[in-house]
Amino acid sequence: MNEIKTSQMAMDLEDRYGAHNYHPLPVVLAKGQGIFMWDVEGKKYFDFLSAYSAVNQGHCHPKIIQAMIDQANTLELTSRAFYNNVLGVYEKFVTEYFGYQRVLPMNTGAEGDETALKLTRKWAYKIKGVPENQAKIICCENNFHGRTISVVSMSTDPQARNDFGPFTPGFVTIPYNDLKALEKALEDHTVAGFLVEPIQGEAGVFVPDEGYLKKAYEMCKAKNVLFIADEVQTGIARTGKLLACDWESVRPDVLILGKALSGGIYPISAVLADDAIMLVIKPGEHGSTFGGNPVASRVAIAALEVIRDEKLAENAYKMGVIFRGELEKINSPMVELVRGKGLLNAAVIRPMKEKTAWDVCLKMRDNGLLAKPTHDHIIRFAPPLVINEAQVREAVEIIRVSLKSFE
Ligand code: IF1
Repeated sequence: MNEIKTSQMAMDLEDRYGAHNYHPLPVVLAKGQGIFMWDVEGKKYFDFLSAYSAVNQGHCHPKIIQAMIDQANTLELTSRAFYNNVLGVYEKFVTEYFGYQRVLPMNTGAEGDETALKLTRKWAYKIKGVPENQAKIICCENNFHGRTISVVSMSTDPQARNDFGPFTPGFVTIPYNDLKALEKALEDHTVAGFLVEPIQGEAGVFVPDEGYLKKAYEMCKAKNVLFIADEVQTGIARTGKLLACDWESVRPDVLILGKALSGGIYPISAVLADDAIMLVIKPGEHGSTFGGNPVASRVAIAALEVIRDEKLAENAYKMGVIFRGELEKINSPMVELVRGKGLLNAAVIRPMKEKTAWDVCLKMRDNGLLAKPTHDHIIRFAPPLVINEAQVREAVEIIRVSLKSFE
């Protein structure tokens, strides 16, 4: 099947036959193992994107791959028209793992967010007593929750929204990290939920002030409003705790997970909540052909076991401290600021001699490290969580040499 002999061939094919909805860094990857990837020509790279934090467990983790192969060889899909002998085992495992009473399995992050929105609205009508069709959900400026129509209806990014209207009503947008704005928005009795990323990823790894999540949670509780955390990117050990909300001991009413729930080898997302919320959705009211299929169920169990067995949250925390410390030491005039938590980090880049974050990423690619700019002037650094200290130092050296080449 594989007729690709050069990177150029692969890029030409995508350019000719694919929709032009992405602008990738010019590198064509053919293999991955742990924290490394190799291109078509065999050049090796540090992966400092981890497929946007989906590959927290490292590429092709043998335990997760084995779980997938075993289950694919046994029973792949039944649909939810019938029971299967894996889903219940996964549901018990994942709810105990995260400390919730119930889970609703979906596939992509955007679907997880959509599910949380539907759940919250239904809860508002059935439990809170909001009048029909009036429920509102508060969201934040510069959010990123995916690409579906309702999800981009919450977006404040013109690129994500423009020409995709008309939009889904029922959202109230407030600035992120702004408790006063939240307090004001919560005065409306038709508000059902507050949807928030514990750290805003797409916005450029924007870490809110300490105490923001805790206080926001308490304010929601006082108004009988559901606190909904989108941990699709921040969850599953990325920030140095199992969940980013754990940093402030906040237990969201509704928790959305995706990406690393599969270790990156399969699209798996989930919404977790307790009985009083989850059971408002009745048979036939929500679902998905692939959600909770046997392969996904087995893969997610394996992916979560790896996180726990290999102590990846602890490692992410330790390696993150070293990484940010070393990055700051580079002392490049191009690095305006380094920020992040655990191994979800970003450097804000000040353009020099017309060289931007994109040029820095091209240079790092040449030197053997892959990262991607966001918003023109920010570079996200998020390696798989299995990285060790020597590898962190080697990677920082590549970043240093790349930055210095522009001075
Ligand atoms: C792309 C960003 C990351 C997410 C949060 C839901 C979703 C995402 C917090 C939807 C997805 C992605 C998707 C990816 C780029 C990416 C991204 F740069 F856009 F912001 F990770 F940083 N909630 N994030 O971050 O999940 O439906 O994609 O499974 O190419 O769009 P999905």
